[in-house]
Amino acid sequence: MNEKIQALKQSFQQELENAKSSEAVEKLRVAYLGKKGAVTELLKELKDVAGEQKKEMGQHINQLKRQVEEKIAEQVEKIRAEEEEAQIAAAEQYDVTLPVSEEVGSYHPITLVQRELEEIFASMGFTIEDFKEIVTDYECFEAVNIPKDHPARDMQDTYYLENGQLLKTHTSAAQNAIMRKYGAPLRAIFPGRCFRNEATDACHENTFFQMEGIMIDKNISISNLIYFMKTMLSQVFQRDINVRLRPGFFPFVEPGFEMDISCLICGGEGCPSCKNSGWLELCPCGMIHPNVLKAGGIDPEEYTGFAFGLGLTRLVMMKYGVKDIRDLNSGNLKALSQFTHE
Ligand code: FA5
Repeated sequence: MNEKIQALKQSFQQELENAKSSEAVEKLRVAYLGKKGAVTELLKELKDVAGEQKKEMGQHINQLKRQVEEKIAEQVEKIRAEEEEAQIAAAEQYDVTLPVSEEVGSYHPITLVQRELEEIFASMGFTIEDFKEIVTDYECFEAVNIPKDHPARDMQDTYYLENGQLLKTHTSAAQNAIMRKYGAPLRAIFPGRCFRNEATDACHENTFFQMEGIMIDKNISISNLIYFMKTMLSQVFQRDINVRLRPGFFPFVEPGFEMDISCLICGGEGCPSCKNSGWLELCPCGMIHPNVLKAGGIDPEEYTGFAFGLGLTRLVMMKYGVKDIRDLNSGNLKALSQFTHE
C-alpha cells in the first residue's frame, strides 16, 4: 500500500503541473478526491489492512489527501490571478480617452428653445418651475375658474385615468400650486408637456409643449404684460416680428387676449401650418382673474397679475421653419439632428 501511496503522489504532481486552466484543475480534483477518486478509493481499501499497519497507512493516506487538497487550492488561486492579469492586460489595450462614438446625439429643438426661453426669463427675475403631467380635475380646471359643467371644458378634452386624474391639458394647471408655494409678489415660468384628445393636423398635436408664465405684484397692468411678451419674442427671433393682439376668452383671465404672430413659414400669405390665415395663435394671455388669485391664497384687492400660455411647440415650428408639427414628435433623427447645437 505504501508503494501505491508513493505512486499516487508522483502521478498527482505530474498531472498538476499540466493542469493550466480552472477546468483542468477541477477535473484533477474529482479524479483524486471525488467519490470515486484515487485517494478516496485508497481510503476504502484501508479496511482490508490489519492492525498497526492500518493506523500507519491511514496516517499516510490522510497526509496525501491534505497535500492534494492544499496543492489544488494553490493551483486554483494561481490560475485565477493569471486570468485576472490577462483581463487587465487586454483592457489596457483600449484608449479610455477616445470619444465613445463618432455619432454624438443632439438636443431636441424643443429643449433648445425651452432653454433659451428659460435664460431670457431668468434674466428678467423669473423663477423656473417644474410640474407634474398627471394632475387632478381641481388643478387643471376648477382652480383656474373652470367649474364642472362649464362649456370651456369642451375646448380641452383629454385622457382620463381610472382614478379620476387626467393628463394636463395646459400648463395653467400648475398656477394654483405655484401661487400657494410662493405667495405674492411672484414671477415664475413653468414649461411642460400637455395632452389633448383631438385630431392632429399640421399645427395640432395630441401631445405638445406649452410654457406658462405668471407675474403677480402690486399695480401690475396690461402694459407689463405687453412689455414682457415683446421682449421675449424679439430675443427669441432676434428680429422684428409682426404680432397682433385680439380679445380672447379664457375663464382664468379677465380681460383675456390672443397674441398671434405672422406666420414665418409662408410670410403671412397663408399655408397649412397657419390654417391659411397668415397668422398663428401663439400666446394667449391676460390679467389673472380674481377668483384664480383667491384660490391661490392671494388677495385680489391687494395684488394683480398677468398670465400667458405660450405654445412652445408652435414657437419651435416658427423658429426653425418646421412645416408640420408632427415632425417634432416623429423621432426622425435625420430631420431633428439639423438643429444640433454644441
Ligand atoms: C390655453 O391652453 C391656456 N391655458 C393659455 C393661457 C394661459 C391663456 C394663461 C391665458 C392665460 P390654448 O388652448 O389656446 O390656451 O393653448 C395655448 C397655446 O398652446 C395655443 O396658442 C397654441 O400655441 C398651443 N396649442 C394648443 N393646442 C395645441 C395643439 N393641439 N397642438 C399644438 N399646440 C397647441
